[in-house]
Amino acid sequence: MGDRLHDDPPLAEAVGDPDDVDPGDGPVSDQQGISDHRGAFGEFGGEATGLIDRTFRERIVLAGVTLDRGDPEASEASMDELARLVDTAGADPVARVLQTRDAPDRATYVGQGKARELRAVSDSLDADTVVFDNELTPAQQGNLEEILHRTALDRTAVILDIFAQNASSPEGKAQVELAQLRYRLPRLRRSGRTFSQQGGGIGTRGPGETQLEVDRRRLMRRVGRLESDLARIRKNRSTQSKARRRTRNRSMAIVGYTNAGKSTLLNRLTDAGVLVEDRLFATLDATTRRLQLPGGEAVFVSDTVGFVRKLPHQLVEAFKSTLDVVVDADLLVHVVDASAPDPEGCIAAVRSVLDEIGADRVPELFVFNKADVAPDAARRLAEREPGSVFVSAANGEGIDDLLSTIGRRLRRQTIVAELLVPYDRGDVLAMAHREGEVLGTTDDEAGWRLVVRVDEGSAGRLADFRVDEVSEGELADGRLPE
Ligand SMILES: Nc1nc2c(ncn2[C@@H]2O[C@H](COP(=O)(O)OP(=O)(O)OP(=O)(O)O)[C@@H](O)[C@H]2O)c(=O)[nH]1
Ligand SMILES: [Mg+2]
Repeated sequence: MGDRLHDDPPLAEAVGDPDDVDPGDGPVSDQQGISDHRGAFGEFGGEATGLIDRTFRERIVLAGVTLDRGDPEASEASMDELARLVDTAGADPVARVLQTRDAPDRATYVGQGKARELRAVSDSLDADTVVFDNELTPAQQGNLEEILHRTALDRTAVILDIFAQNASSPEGKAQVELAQLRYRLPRLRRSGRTFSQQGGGIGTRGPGETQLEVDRRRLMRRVGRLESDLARIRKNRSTQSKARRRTRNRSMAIVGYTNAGKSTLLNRLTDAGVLVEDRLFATLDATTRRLQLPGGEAVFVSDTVGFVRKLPHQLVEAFKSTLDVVVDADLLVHVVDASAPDPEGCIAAVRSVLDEIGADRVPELFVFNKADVAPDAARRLAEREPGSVFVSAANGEGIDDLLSTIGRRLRRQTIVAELLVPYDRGDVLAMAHREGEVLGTTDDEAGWRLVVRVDEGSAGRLADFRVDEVSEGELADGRLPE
């Protein structure tokens, strides 16, 4: 995000830390080794260029740090996932190196000794790149490249790379490019090769401006352009969703960890025909379809981009417009892969993104998926989470139960209220018409008597005028309110 542009110490300052001096490793300014490899971010030309070279399968060394009080098992699981991400991005993980530390090293994240070990491992395996599981600051990245003599990337870069590969709609592409630019901007270097091929054009550089400043200005302009494009798309979308709300159909969003089976579920519920693949972040665009519930009511269902542990902020920020369908939903269908090694960890990761986008207050229905391959885990998870269901989106098991649960949950959120509105409160009458569905009106001595169908929020706002107690959902369920 924007503020990342400033929070990083300049390269020279970080390298200058007294404990960074390493006489045994040769001069840190030696650029020779780096130029053998494809180099760091500063060397890239095009805005949408991937960070991992896909003209061949790069060989990648994975590096991770378990911080003090961290859980080594969680670090291993996170490294497994990083290996999967690297593979999805089109490269081969060839080794992994884990380290335990009290705190990250300010200049190089891993310790200096570890960094040298990583170089030795990479040399012996002829690795092209080292990928760190933790987020590196631009300075750390630069310093590591000097020690490693090869490209240093972090998990964020790999995820951005996969997103860039998978984006297909113009909006998705713009969102990914924006995230990549926000990631690259603070990493622009004063490298001789930076954009040099395209330099020299008339009018590209103002008097006294360095190439770096020209590059930065150009990228900033592009960022501004993308931001305004996306804002326009967002505005259009919100007009559409308002129109949709006027039709009084409810909406729900399918959310969940990447590869949990969200798209498979949407396809199972509707005939959406959304791309399903056994790869991470297969679908980035929100696809919305209309679903007829068994009770006859219709609901709009949207498939959404998958989440992952340590999802880059730049991406969350850039995908805000796509994620509006989540924030605006009446119900989140949170799909969890019951066959995953750590479903609870996946749930926590999804929740933290939901918090970040402001969707933490939308009602959530857990769906434990892949019950065909992990029946015991699915059942156990569902038992622990009251009100949840387990299904197999692949073979249809449990889908009827899911549909009736969705219907019940949505009805419970819809309240049929009886109001008595004094004749001098035309504003309240207007509000009832605007926010709800007026099922009947009679004129009474004291005012208008209305029966309206409203959601919980509106019911709260109209509470002063309510003359009834019981909601339709409660009646339909035959149960008392919880
Ligand atoms: N065995 C089994 N596999 C499933 C089930 N549901 C989905 N899958 C498989 O899981 C993989 C991921 O499914 P998707 O529907 O693409 O998952 P997604 O959550 O949309 O993933 P992304 O879009 O990549 O975030 C595919 O290989 C599916 O065939 C299920 O119920 N059982
Ligand atoms: Mg999908």
